[in-house]
Amino acid sequence: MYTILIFYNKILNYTILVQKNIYSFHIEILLSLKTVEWKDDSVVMIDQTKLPNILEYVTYTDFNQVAHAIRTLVVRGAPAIGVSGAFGLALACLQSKATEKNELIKFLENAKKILFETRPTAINLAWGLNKIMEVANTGNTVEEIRRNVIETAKKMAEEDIQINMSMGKNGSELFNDNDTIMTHCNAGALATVGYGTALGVIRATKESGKNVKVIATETRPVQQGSRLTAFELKHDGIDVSLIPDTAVGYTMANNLVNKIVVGADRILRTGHVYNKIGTYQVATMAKQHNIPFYVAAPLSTFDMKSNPEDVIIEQRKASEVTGIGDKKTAPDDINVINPAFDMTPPELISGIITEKGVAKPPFEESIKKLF
Ligand code: RUB
Repeated sequence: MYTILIFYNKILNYTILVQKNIYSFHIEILLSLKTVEWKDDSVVMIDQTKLPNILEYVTYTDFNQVAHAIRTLVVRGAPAIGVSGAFGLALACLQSKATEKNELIKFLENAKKILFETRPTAINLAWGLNKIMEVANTGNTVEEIRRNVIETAKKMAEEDIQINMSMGKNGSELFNDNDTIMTHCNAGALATVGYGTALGVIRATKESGKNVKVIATETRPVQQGSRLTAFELKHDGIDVSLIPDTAVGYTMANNLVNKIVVGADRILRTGHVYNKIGTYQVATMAKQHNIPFYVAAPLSTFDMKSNPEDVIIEQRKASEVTGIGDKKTAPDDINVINPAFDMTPPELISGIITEKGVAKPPFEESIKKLF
């Protein structure tokens, strides 16, 4: 019996060791590679649908594959899909057999339409696609357009990290030693090319020597909070506690949180913020408990033209709500409402952190100054 126990223990320890090694191996790779990048005329991205259990990289050479990846959340988060859209058009440039500028532009316009229709709410996608089309239209020859488009898309990816670092520095001044900060969804390295927006602010606060703790909401239905935010912060050694979305009120009422920072998918010139479904509830609760509510997003997330009635809220498939992972958790044929985003009105927001500084209310004036 004793021998069997020792044997069993050895196997158990060995299994734990192997699992630990695989886990830290995954973490090392995650650190050294970016969420999305251009490599050898192809786009390489982390398949975020498989995190945190499996770290898998996918390589695409066709813009249709990139469109599919954006639609199915292989890559997600506003800045990350902006850069992915740009890389999608760079692939289209390589795929096209055009010999004349007009032919290539026609091919790119069609690719742009397919990429654009994948997700309607985050403005960064349109921003990335439009920026690339501007560059394409100014080129004279097919070769020149190809070269300029690829270089611009690569530059957009590099700039994304720099922008997030500046945003982090600006935002860190709003947070104090021993703050406990709540965040919703994932506005981290995985939502961007690297470092993150809301999580970038938290990282920069920590790097400035302040001791902060984080409360991450689970973020149903797709669980970006538990699968991605908790994964990123735990890896960085930041004290993070996971809560179900239904515990937001409880944590605020019991003084377990004293500041909030979230990302954004679109911000209007009036300060209306579109972000992951549930953000509005968090902001409303924060107002009720007098807790400052901040939004962190780059200037590419601002939509200075639209009004609230123009913004399309993406509606996603019912199966995200009727199950968790592969497990069915609701009766057959149940009606489902599954909006992916909601709108938080400006009166609930204490400040919007950008790479150009922090906009404070009244937002119509302060946002205008940022541009
Ligand atoms: C992502 C989401 C994130 C913002 C973050 O939704 O709502 O909070 O995109 O953007 P999804 P940023 O997972 O459905 O794409 O990083 O600019 O703050």
